Amino acid sequence: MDNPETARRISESNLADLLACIFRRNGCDDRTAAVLAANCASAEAAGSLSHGIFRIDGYVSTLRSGWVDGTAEPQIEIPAPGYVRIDARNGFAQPAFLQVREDFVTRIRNNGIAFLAIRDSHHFGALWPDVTPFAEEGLIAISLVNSFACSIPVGAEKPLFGTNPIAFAAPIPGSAPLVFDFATTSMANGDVQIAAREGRMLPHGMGVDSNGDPTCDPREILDGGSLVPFGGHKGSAISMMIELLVAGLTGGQFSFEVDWSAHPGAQTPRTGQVFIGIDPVFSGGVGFAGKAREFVTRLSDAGLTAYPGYRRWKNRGTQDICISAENYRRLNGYAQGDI
Ligand code: NDP
Ligand code: PYC
Repeated sequence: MDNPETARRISESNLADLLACIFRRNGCDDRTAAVLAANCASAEAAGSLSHGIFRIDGYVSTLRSGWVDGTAEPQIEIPAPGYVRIDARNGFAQPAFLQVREDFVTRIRNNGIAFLAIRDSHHFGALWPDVTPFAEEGLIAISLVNSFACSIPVGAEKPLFGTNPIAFAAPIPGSAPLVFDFATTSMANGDVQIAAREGRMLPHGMGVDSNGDPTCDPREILDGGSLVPFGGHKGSAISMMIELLVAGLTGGQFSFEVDWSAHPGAQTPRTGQVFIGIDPVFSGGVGFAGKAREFVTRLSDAGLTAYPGYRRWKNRGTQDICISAENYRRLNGYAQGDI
């Protein structure tokens, strides 16, 4: 049992309510506060600590620095039936996305496929909360985000790519959606920060120091060093694709263009996000639903006990979240305006 002096148990929805207070108190409108709080609480609940409550200090210092607009009104354009463009006007990506989500789903169903390009937006959270609802509605979705230059392309000498996550969600009839979501670097920058804070060394191969020499010290990676793409040239090419699609197709910024130097405390990258949505009812042959079902059966026959997304789906809404007394005090301090 947890020591009541050192830990608190809280439901995901109560945590989301507490976090929403923090976002509102720091300049976000209700819609923005609610979606950022839900994202952060769901990451904490899923054990994805790099994008859970650990991020609240960064959100708050960014909002207070004036680098991001927590009340931005996105501008929506529809240049073609299957193509939606949003200028998030220096706001967060998630509330901008929610403004067009319903219309975007209609376009996916009408056209079989649709593309959504968001520019001038900030994404500081996990991506799976953005894509999973598509799969729950029977659609396939891919989402990509770039961030800030902290990863050296394979063969290059200085950081150019962000940690550039990719998320994918597909419906599996009768079972959990298949959802994966991860950074295309050796590890997420948030996990490097957590390791530095806890004084832990990293495994070999995660990054380099300011001289470009391999290091396992997270502080050296953060202090002038860099992460590297996962999987050598393969991950590097995927990260490269993400930069090109997210900055190129949205008209937004590459990770290497992010310059927050005039806003001390800013941490949320001002970049972009894209979504590709596909309606599998248009698939040919015997149809996607049967093929997807057969696929997960074969994965299970091969010994896989849980495909990506399954664990989170099975545990959804069932577990309280354990928060240290210190974190609980800090969150309440932010929510009440004491810090
Ligand atoms: P991880 O390396 O933790 O990988 C997470 C993904 O891999 C999940 O889909 C998870 O599925 C799956 N997975 C993990 N372990 C296994 C396993 N043993 N077998 C099968 N599947 C497994 O992710 P990262 O640390 O790279 O990223 C964490 C989060 O950080 C992501 O949500 C990402 O979006 C976010 N991020 C956001 C950025 C941004 O700019 N906004 C930048 C970088 C990262 P399951 O959930 O089912 O366990
Ligand atoms: O953890 O790499 C990361 C990250 C970058 C931006 C938001 N999260």
